[in-house]
Amino acid sequence: MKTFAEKLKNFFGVSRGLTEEAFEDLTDLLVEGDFGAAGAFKLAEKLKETCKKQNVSGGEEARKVLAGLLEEILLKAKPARCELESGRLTVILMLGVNGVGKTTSSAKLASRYRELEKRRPILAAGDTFRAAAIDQLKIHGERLGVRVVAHQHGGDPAAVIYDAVEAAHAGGGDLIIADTAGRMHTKSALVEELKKIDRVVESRASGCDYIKYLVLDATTGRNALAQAEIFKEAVSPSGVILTKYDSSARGGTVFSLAEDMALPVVFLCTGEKYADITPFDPARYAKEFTGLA
Ligand SMILES: Nc1nc2c(ncn2[C@@H]2O[C@H](COP(=O)(O)OP(=O)(O)O)[C@@H](O)[C@H]2O)c(=O)[nH]1
Ligand SMILES: [Mg+2]
Repeated sequence: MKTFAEKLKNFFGVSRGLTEEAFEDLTDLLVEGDFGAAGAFKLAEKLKETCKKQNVSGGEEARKVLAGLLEEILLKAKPARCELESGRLTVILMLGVNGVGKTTSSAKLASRYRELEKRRPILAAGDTFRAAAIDQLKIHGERLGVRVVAHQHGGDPAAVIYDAVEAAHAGGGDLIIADTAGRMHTKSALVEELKKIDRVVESRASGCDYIKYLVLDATTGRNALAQAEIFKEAVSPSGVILTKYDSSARGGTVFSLAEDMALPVVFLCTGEKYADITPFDPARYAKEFTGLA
C-alpha cells in the first residue's frame, strides 16, 4: 500500500516544474486523498498563489509550503486539550456510528487516563442496542480491572449513564467514559436519544468537565464528514477521535473537519491495542501527510 505521503512526495519529485498543469494534477491527487473537490481546488489554488508570492519554483520547496498551508488549516479548529481538568469529575461521552471504534477507544482512554493522570475510570455501557456491545465493554473492564456500569440489553442508555454518575458521586471513581450505540431505527430517533443523554449529563453532572468525542473511522474517507454533520447537529462534539489510521492511506478528511466544521482531531488511533492512541499534533500531521516527517 502506497501511503498518500509517498504519492505526494513522488508528485513533487525533483524535476517537477510548477506549471499550470502541475497544479491541476495536484488537485486530482488531493481529491484522491479525501479532500473533496472544492477543498482540493481551493488548496491547490492557494499553493499556486503562495508559491508565486514567495518565488518558489521547485517541487521540493512547494511541498514544504504545502505542509505550512495544511498546518494553518488544522489550526482553524481550536485545538482541543487531551489532558483532563484536575480536581473534578470528568464525563466523556463517546459518539459515532456502528463499527467506528467507540468501544475500543473507550477502553483505550480508560487505560490512558488511569496511567497518565492517575484517574479512577468507570466505563458506562450506554450501547444497549446490542447485547454483544455490553459484553464487549465488560470484557475490556475485566482485562483492565476497571468498573463497568451496565443495564440490560434494550435498556435506556441515559439511565445507564445516570447510574454511572451516581456511582462516581458515591466515590466509585472520578472519570466516566460512556459508550453509546450510534445506531437506532431512524436518524431522528438517534438524534433524540443522543440529545436525551446529553441533557442527563448536563443536569446530573452539572459543573463537571464534560467532553464529547466523535469517533470517526479514517478508512471511510469523505463519508466521515456526513457522519460529523449529523452528530454536530445533535450534540456538538468537542472533538474527534480518528481511528484505524493504521489501515488508511489517505487522511485528508481531517483538514475538512477543521476547515468546514471547526472540529479538531484530538486523538489518533493506530491499532487495536490499549496503547494505540496518541494525542493529535497538527504540525506533525501536516508534515507526515506531505512526507516531510
Ligand atoms: N486497525 C484498527 N482497528 C481498530 C481501531 N479501533 C478499533 N478497531 C477495530 O474496529 C472494530 C470495531 O470496533 P468497536 O470498538 O467495536 O466499534 P464500535 O461499534 O464503534 O464500538 C473492532 O474490530 C476493533 O478492534 C484502530 O485504531 N485500528
Ligand atoms: Mg461498540
